[in-house]
Amino acid sequence: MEKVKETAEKIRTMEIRGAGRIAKAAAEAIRDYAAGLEAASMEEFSAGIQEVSSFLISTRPTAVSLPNAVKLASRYSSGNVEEARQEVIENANSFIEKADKALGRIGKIGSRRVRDGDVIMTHCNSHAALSIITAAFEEGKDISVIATESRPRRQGLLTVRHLNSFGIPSTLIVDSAVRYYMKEVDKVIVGADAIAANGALVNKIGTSQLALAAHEARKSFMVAAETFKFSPSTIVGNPIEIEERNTDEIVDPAIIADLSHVQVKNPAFDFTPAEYIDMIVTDIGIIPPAMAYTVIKEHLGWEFGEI
Ligand code: RI2
Repeated sequence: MEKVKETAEKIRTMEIRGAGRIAKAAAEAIRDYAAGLEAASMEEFSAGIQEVSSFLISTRPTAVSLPNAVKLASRYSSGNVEEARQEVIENANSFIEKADKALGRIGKIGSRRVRDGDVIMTHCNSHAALSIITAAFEEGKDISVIATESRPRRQGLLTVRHLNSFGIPSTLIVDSAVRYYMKEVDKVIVGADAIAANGALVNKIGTSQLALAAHEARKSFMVAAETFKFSPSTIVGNPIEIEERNTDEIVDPAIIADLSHVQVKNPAFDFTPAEYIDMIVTDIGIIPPAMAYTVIKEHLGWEFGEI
């Protein structure tokens, strides 16, 4: 359990971050926990897996990749402890392998939509979006990137560092400069923390204003998302919860300590309606947002009874 707690803390503090990485870390934690779980009976085994699953899921509420990964990794059907243990280990490993392959597939598929000479705007730090951008560059396309700073955690710095390591030219801008630079942009590519059954995107705060600016300027808005970022529970009406993070990420509490009429808010994500999204690049191909329901039902393999 100590190792699980360690992973959970790293996810909570964002030492491990990015919806895909969070999912893989959770699957690894469950696998290692299952491998070492001392259980005299199936009841004990089930209770242990259940406890660890709930604990991991509670670390960050918005990225649906987390509960999806936990659910896919912790599945077993056997009534025998040793067999169930093996099933969990295999399911977790298979999830991790598929997640890695998905990133490669998204890069390959999405890069076909990137043209030589494109200026791409991106937001925050998405491994899926970066997979498309780096794949296009490695195919020899002459591209450049405008990356938003992404306050308050400034993941834009991670993005420009990553791009720089490939030799891809990039420009770092503050979030409020998005509309100012939109005229220079050919397409916007962002990642996803979750996609609802109606095709709405949940991603880093500020994504929806990027989508609005792209829509106004008639620029293409692409989302890069593995199929495990689609939210099954939205089919049965559960809304996606937006994580509110500690306000000291925005301002030092001492600075506002005596400002009795001031409050600070720090939502980490926002919703972008399907109508502002031109395409979602997934590991099973490029889809319109209207196909989100089908992805959940047919490809994620979710049954209503499980939700
Ligand atoms: P990948 C991140 O959230 C960003 O919002 C990013 O767009 C999204 O996860 C998807 O990232 P955070 O963990 O899975 O920084 O594509 O809050 O890496």
